[in-house]
Amino acid sequence: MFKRSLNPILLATMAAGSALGVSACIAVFGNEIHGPYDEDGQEVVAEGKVVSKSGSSLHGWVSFTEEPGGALVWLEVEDAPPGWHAVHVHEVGDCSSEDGKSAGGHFNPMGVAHGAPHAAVHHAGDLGNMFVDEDGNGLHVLFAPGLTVAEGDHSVVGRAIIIHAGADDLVSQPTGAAGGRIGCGEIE
Ligand SMILES: [Cu+2]
Ligand SMILES: [Zn+2]
Repeated sequence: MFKRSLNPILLATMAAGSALGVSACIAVFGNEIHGPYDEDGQEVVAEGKVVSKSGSSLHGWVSFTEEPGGALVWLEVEDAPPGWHAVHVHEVGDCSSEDGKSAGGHFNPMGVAHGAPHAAVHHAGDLGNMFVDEDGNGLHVLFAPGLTVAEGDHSVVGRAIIIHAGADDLVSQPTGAAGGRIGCGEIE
């Protein structure tokens, strides 16, 4: 976890927003999304480098940005098998094993059932499915209401992002029947 400083243009934009009584400012510049900021004009972010597992060639990068009531997830991968792939936050920030199983099970601080990321009941780490195009590129961006970057029971820091060989059916217990683990990233 770290705090990312903003550039002067963003700070000026935020100052204008404050003058108008806007407490939070969300702006998109290139592929960076900036969420709410603390009083020093900094945002709270966790990141992880995604590495290949189980013989895949997938690699990528993930970030989690603290937002009111959850975290914004931004995951990008390259050289991945085309199609749909389950994405979860797993409990242990350890990608050392070749099959990715060192990352443990789904991150589930509430002790509830597996499900779709916006279903009434789901693991905090359930992030649904990412689509990878014919060139092997995938982009998965969503708001995860059960996750935080800030310290606490729901924090992603010290956990792992896992990309699976298959799609999450969003129903099967306890993992969504998504097959092996082809990518893993330790979240810091
Ligand atoms: Cu998983
Ligand atoms: Zn799950």
